[in-house]
Order: sequence, then structure tokens, then C-alpha cells
Amino acid sequence: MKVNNVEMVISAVKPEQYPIDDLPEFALAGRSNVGKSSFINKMIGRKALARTSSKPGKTQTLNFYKIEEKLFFVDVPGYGYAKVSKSDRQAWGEMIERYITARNVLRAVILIVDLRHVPTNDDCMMYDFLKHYNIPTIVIATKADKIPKGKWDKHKKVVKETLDMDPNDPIIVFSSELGLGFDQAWNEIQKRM
Ligand SMILES: Nc1nc2c(ncn2[C@@H]2O[C@H](COP(=O)(O)OP(=O)(O)OP(=O)(O)O)[C@@H](O)[C@H]2O)c(=O)[nH]1
Ligand SMILES: [Mg+2]
Repeated sequence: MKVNNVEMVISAVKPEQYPIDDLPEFALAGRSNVGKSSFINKMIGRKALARTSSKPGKTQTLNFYKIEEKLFFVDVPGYGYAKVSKSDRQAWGEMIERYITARNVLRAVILIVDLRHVPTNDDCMMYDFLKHYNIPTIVIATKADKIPKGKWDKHKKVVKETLDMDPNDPIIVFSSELGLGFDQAWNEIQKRM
């Protein structure tokens, strides 16, 4: 999909603040610094609309980006950042759980993992959490540009097996640097709109 029109609509914490547009939503999830905002920027063809420079662990809000009046990407603060206080971590958990479990326009979660590494315990917990609530999940294994092409398939298999992925959930090798996986990712999103 070629995107011309993007609007950052709101940074929300509470359900009362979520947009009322009734458009399909696709929320990003993943470890802090894994490349969630970069994924959004690549998909919408903007260098830096979704903030990629914010300090890890500092983001506390759900950021809603309206795309072509057709869908929303929801940028979500990352997990797994060590220097977060217990109370902030708890607030984060409650915010995510409230959004994931109560948002009926949520069509899928886009779970971003690092293709280079075996998924972390947090990654596995997030995937299990999504499956527990029957949320369709698109796994994006990003930063592919950082390992040789010959290793992509092997690493993809490790991600799939470690997460113990549902065969209905797609996994896409991606790179925000190269634009690799762009068409496939849009295809999986549009199928679910
Ligand atoms: N080489 C390479 N670098 C990437 C890729 N995607 C993201 N990065 C880099 O990884 C760093 C973190 O990217 P972000 O998109 O800010 O990560 P995030 O998941 O949004 O991080 P938080 O918002 O802190 O949770 C940045 O320096 C990006 O430039 C990629 O596909 N390839
Ligand atoms: Mg981010």
C-alpha cells in the first residue's frame, strides 16, 4: 500500500481517550528498542513520524496513527527495559491489558522481534498472552539487514519454534533499513482489515 495521508491522532492512556473513528486497528508490540516505531515509519513511508529517538522505557502512552482514513497503527511502549520501576511496569501492564482485551476494532497485533536473536522470555510471554486472548498475531522478525541473507531462513525457524507459533499466524522477515518484507507485511494487514 502506498500511503499519502497519515495523521497522529492521539496519545492515549485510558479507554475514554481512544479514537472513536471505528476503523480497524493494528497494534505494535515488542521489546524496547526492537524497531516498532521504525516499522511504522517504513510502512507509511515517513522518515520519522513515529518517534524512534525517545528514551527506551519512557513512553507511557498508546500512540494512534491514522492511515489514509482506513486504519490505525497503534504504537505501544516496549517491554523488557531493565530500568523501569515496578510501579511503571505495572501501569504499563494494565494499560496494555485493558487495550488488548477490550478493544473490539483491534484486528491483529504486530509482534516485532529481532531476527538475529532467539526470542526472549518477555517475547514468549507476550505471544502467549496474545494467544490466550485469541488475538490474531503477525510476527515481524526485523533487522534482517544485520545478518547475512543465507541465515535468514534458519533464524526465522528459530523464532517460529521458540514462540511456538500458531500455524495461522504469519511470520515475515523484515528490515526497516532495506524495506524488505514491506509488501508481505501490507498484504497480511490488508487481509485482516
Ligand atoms: N539496522 C537496522 N536498524 C533498525 C531496524 N529497525 C530499527 N532499527 C534501529 O533500532 C533502534 C530502535 O528503533 P525504534 O524503532 O525506535 O525501536 P522501538 O521498538 O520503537 O523502541 P521503543 O519505542 O523504545 O520501544 C533505532 O536506532 C533504529 O534505527 C532495522 O530494520 N535495521
Ligand atoms: Mg518506539
